Amino acid sequence: MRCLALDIGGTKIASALVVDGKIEQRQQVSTPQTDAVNAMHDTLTQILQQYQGQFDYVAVASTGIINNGILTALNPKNLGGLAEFPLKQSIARHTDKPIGLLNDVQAAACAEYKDEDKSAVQNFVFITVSTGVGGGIILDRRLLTEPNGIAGHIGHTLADPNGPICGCGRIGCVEAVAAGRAIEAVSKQWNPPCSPKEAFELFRKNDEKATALIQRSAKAIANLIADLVIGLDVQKVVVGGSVGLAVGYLPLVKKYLNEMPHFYHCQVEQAHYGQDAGLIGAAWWVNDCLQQGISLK
Ligand code: ADP
Ligand code: BMX
Ligand code: ZN
Repeated sequence: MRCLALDIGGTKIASALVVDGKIEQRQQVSTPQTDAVNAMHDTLTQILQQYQGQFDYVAVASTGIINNGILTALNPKNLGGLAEFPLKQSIARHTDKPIGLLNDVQAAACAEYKDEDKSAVQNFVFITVSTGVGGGIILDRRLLTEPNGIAGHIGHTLADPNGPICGCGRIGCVEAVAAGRAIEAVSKQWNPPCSPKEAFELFRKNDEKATALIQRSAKAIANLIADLVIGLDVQKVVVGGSVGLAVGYLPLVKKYLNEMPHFYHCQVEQAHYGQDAGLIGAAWWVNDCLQQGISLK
């Protein structure tokens, strides 16, 4: 079965055909940030047209709470203000093939967990540090998606009660302290202003203010991992997203985690599928639903 997979993030939309678990014809465009609803419809139209006639089903990994085919943004600021979007309906205008959807990080968790030794790891979490901070939680070898698609939104647990206000409306979320956009909110005020990518380059050159900014992010993620271990008996965490995969980031997260008492430790690794985890995982998840006769919501 040939899958058209889409990975919709706050910064980029990736698409590819996934055939026998392998990526073909990968493309990437920027996520619309203005006139978001119309621009999202248009972007999806273009993607579907490009792959027309080449797939048997569509699998979508998308940022936001994905439930009954609707995308609801917990943090609309990550999507140019887009708060709600009929994702399944928008795609269904262009194809009569089956369409399955799930949250982007839930999808990434599927990709990385499918290759795990299930007898050794039963509780597993994928954390993405990207535009936002997201999670996909596997407990007792099963991905948590029910009842409302909310599970895994661990970027909106508390990092600092005195921290910045998050786009979700809560004060001090992990996302507001650790995400790419949180890094950018600070680094764009520097003279000269820097992107997160440039802030990482400075951090790798031991620049003091860049180091403090990246350390703040890595500490919040280390504490998030500690909370998951002690709250859910998570045995392994895999980290992805452009910030999570940036050179020098994960060693820092591990350093802070290792400074905590041993009860809080677990195995921590970089995403094996890198930037393709969402695409691969969504294709796998939807195929699994189709094979098992589970209806696609
Ligand atoms: P998405 O959120 O759309 O899945 P990414 O995983 O690429 O996209 O994350 C985007 C965030 O990562 C942005 O805030 C961007 O500034 C930041 N970013 C992109 N490239 C890098 C890099 N090389 N190093 C550090 N941060 C990066
Ligand atoms: C946000 C939230 C999550 C998402 C996470 C990572 C929105 C729009 N998204 O916490 O659903 O999984 O960001 O998403 O509320 P990304 O865009 O950074 O990949
Ligand atoms: Zn939040």
